[in-house]
Amino acid sequence: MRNRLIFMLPFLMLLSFDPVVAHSARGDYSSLERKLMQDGFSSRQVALAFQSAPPPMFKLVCLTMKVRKGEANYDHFLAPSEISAAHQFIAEHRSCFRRAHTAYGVEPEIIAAILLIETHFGSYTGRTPTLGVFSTFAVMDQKANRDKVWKLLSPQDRRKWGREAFDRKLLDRSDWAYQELSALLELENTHGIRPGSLKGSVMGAIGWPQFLPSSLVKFGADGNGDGRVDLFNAEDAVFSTANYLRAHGWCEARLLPDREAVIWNYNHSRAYVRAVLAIAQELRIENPERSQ
Ligand SMILES: [Ca+2]
Repeated sequence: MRNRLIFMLPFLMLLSFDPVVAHSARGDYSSLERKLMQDGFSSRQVALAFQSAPPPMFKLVCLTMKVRKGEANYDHFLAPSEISAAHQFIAEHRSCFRRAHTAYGVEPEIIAAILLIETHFGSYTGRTPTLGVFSTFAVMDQKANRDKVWKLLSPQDRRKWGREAFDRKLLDRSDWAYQELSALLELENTHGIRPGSLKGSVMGAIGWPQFLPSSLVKFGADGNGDGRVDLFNAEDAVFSTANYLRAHGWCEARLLPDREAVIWNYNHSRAYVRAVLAIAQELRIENPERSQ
């Protein structure tokens, strides 16, 4: 089958001068690819990116649309073994944390708390193709695609959503995903990161600090001085997180509600915000150098 496709390729190319139409025989993303080109990305870049894109992941969208009970719980990150892992991480990267503190004014404990909760210092950064995630959500602007997800939802979840709210949510996600997909292609141009090479969470978050591509564009920072930003590198992760927190007002936030507001930007969950601040406080208490 593979040989036959290779044999047929020159004929398909002769039939069309449009590289997008030529390679995207499935047509799953053809309207999305055209939109990206209309927004200024070159046909070559778009065609190359989508060559490696997996087909739309309808089951993944369905998974993210399941109605959850209750709020996420992060209390287990306050266990002594977790706090000890965070201490160890800070100790192992002491000079990096010092440099980050000097450059951004952000303390090690708050950065370590975020990196602990997000990925346990890079232990689990996710295996879902990032390009596939944003392409899939982006094509939810098409009713036929939303229909496929709707059919995959359990009857109970369908009842909880209602079709109208379900459509509205996926249309919002489509807009969001298109912006992130654009940022992903921008990263290729500015940072040399190939979109098809990234894997991350089911919602497209990347690396140790689980940044979305738009955050990586704005706040990605080179902590180890090798001239590139790699969120799978500990020092770059520390610097990028520090840069993000400073840009969202961490250094000016002295009172608890202000600090909560800064962390809220990172993840819109009250339980998450409480856990990050509690872990940072715990780390500070156990470090006499930093508790004053
Ligand atoms: Ca670097």
